[in-house]
Amino acid sequence: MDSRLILALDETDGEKALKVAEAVSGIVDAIKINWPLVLSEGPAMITKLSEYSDVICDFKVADIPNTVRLIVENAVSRGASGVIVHAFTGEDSLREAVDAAGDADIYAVTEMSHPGGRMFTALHAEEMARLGVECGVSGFIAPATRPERIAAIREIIGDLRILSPGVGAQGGKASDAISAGADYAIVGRAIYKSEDPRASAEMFAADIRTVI
Ligand code: OMP
Repeated sequence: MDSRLILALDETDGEKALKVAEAVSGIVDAIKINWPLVLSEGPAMITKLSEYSDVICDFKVADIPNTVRLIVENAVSRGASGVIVHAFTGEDSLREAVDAAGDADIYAVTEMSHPGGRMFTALHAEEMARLGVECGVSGFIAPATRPERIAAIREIIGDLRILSPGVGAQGGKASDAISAGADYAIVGRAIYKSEDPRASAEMFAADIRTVI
């Protein structure tokens, strides 16, 4: 499967979350989970969801190297195929994340997709992308709300992956993000909150297909 679509499953009701995961399996390439679902349903959700799909743990880890290692190892041991970390913590923390992940992927956040992302992250996005390349991350998070920024990150990182959130509820368009250089569009509310999550996921996958 290669829809280049990732579901951000921030649904906090575990039963509903599993229903959505089942509904979109075969359409999305991975499911990304964040604190809302893990805090309400527990980390066993990582393992449960990994039966449907690759699971990326979006814990936006931002800590000292030792704590980063403990979090990344725990997520990977539960079945995560990737973990999202912040890059602003610096070289030592980022290297520790990559090392702790083993064969799993580390994705570093560059510029965040919401308006506040312009305040601090945007000013250092290119630097963080360069650092991520040096530290051996698998890829980066870059904003679908500002496709030109995806293109700027792509210039720096070569063939490494870009995962792009901000599609749908935040106003970005999946095909614009992919055209700008993203490998995957991340979509949350516009899929899991819709009446028919499968149909919505199919719609985003179709939009992506128009540009690949
Ligand atoms: P929706 O806005 O509902 O599509 O969800 C977007 C998902 O991507 C959420 O899980 C956010 O936490 C996440 N996200 C962003 O929206 N912006 C970012 O800059 C980074 C992330 C992320 O790391 O995934």
